[in-house]
Amino acid sequence: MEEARDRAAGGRLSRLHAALMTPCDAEENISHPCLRRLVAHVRGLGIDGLYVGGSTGEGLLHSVAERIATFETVADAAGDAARIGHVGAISTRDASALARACAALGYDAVSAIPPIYFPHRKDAILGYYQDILSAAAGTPLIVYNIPAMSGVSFSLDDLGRLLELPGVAGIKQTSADMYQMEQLARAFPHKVLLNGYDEMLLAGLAMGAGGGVGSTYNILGDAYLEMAGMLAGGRPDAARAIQSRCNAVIDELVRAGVFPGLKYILHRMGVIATPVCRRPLATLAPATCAALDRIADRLAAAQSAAGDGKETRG
Ligand code: MN9
Repeated sequence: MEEARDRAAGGRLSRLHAALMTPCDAEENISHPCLRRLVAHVRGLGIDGLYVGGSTGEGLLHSVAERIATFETVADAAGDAARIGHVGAISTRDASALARACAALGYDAVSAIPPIYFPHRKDAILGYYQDILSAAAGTPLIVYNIPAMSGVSFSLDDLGRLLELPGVAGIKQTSADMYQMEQLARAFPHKVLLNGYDEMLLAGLAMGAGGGVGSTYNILGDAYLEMAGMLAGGRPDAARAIQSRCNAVIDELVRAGVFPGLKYILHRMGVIATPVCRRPLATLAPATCAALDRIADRLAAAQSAAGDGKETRG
């Protein structure tokens, strides 16, 4: 029965989800009008999955009330896109409150990093996920495995124990360990396996991920969709050419700082009103990075040409 439930959840969750940014105004308050515009932009790229309030969404820098308000706006703006709400927090109480909010809003799934800062024993971490599951009241959970940022590294056995908890639908695997990706795909074929590093999406899909969650899908979602289509259609070389084009953009983002860089590009493209990130994340002042300006201008031109094409054809 659990397996049938996994399969049903997998249908909507095994896809490419944008790790949605959370736009701010000049005072670092969340801008809900810009958030709506960003959702429309990402949907316009063809992306039909949204991962809300994760690392990219700066969720851990927001209060619980702000995180719930963000879930509400996205629930309202997302149309028929699949929605995953990131509820991970340093305290189980906050994570549970966020999970209850997502469940009440009809999110397709909740997702959570392990509890950070305090070095917990593995059974305490398991307990944290169990508590989130009870708060989520039937909404499936995607474990967010991101050892480089959480400081928690899970062995294959640890991940297996988490995947066996009733209600855990899968894993967002943000790790360069492609061996572990394949091991997970092989041991848990009915679970949702989402690739976390965009620069390795092609490798992740080739090693068994059924989809991905990515920050750079906010600007390159159409390219990643095309890439996944090429791989599925038996054209790995064409897929790799697209991954390489995306990685040239990611190289510049990494140089500038990925989240500030993405907001900078979206601001220059006219999608969001400011490039502001919540401190201590950095903000890049407009027109201070020639490489990102060129990327933004190229994307804006290509996407407006694609939009015009659609209008002419439609
Ligand atoms: O959610 C993102 N993970 C982190 C996924 O930011 C930690 C990725 O999309 C990366 O931002 C991206 C660039 O390294 O792969």
